[in-house]
Amino acid sequence: MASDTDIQQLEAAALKDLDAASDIAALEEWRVGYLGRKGRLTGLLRGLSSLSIEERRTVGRAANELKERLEEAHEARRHAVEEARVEQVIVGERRDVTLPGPPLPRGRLHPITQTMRDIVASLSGMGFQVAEGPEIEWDRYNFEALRIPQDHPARDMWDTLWIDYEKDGRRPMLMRTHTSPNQIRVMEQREPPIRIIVPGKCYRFEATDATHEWMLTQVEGLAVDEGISLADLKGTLAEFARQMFGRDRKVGFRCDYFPFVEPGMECRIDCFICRGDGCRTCHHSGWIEILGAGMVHPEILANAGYDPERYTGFAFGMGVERIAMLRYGVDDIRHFYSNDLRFLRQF
Ligand code: 2U9
Repeated sequence: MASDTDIQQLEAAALKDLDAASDIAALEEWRVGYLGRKGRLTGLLRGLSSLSIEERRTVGRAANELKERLEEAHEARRHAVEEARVEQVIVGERRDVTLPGPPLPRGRLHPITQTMRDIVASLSGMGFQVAEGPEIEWDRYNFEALRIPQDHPARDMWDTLWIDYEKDGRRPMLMRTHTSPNQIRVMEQREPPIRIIVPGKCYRFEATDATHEWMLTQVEGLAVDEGISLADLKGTLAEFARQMFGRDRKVGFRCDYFPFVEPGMECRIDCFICRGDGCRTCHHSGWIEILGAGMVHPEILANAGYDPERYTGFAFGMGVERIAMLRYGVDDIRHFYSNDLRFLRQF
């Protein structure tokens, strides 16, 4: 049976709960719980039917007045909660637009690209032009024109990835094993003087280990003109070695064999790690080989249509991975192409 006391108790409970409702969802829950069709105040009004007419009037009026007060209180509380939310957004979520933005991750050049650029910058500074060519080649350009005929033992120096192309009786094709075929292409197209460098990827049918990869990057060079001598080769390569490895490098040359040059040689620098005392990098010799070179074989000049009595030339070739390993102290060539960001981020 509803009474004045019931109304007072209900009001006290409602206002206490209203105070505790701190967001819009809680306020709505409160409204349904007290003022909704099945709410506690409605329930109380329903209980009036069991009262006398006199009591019904007084308690009914009191209940209706309570309903109005609760509605007002709800409205006021809702207003306050919304204000607080707006305040929170304005103050709490304020952005300081003068702060620097979050750092953007920055990419970098692959160490082989960086080394390649340094090599090209050094040699183009000495007058060499860059000439690029195809990575898929004819046997004729990759071997025959360079004095490496079929069944010649020198072919064993280049384990080759052949392209399965011979079945239809056409000329054998391969993945170039060095960039030299492109020097032949240039000689076919131009007359001396020639000063070119040929950068690019080469491929070898080879098991990989710490110093060998089936793909390698080369830079080869060729200079052909009247009066070019071994002194030009030595001067050019000594300057190159010092630009790449330090001005105070000692540079030396030693005989080596390549079918396309005569004489052939290797170019070496004094070991910049142990300064000659002997270490792992220089195999305790005090010297580090950085590239191969030689005077272009006269037969190659003649095959290209140049008169070998009039023209001479020098050529050289280097592995960019080897140069990068020496400069950065990398002990395994496979790091370059394993896509491990912990390695690549160091450069
Ligand atoms: C023509 C005439 C001569 C290019 C040369 C080398 C010596 C040499 C190797 C170094 C390490 C290749 O990357 S490597 O495996 N190269 O030692 N290359 S002379 O001689 C030429 C090229 C083209 C027409």
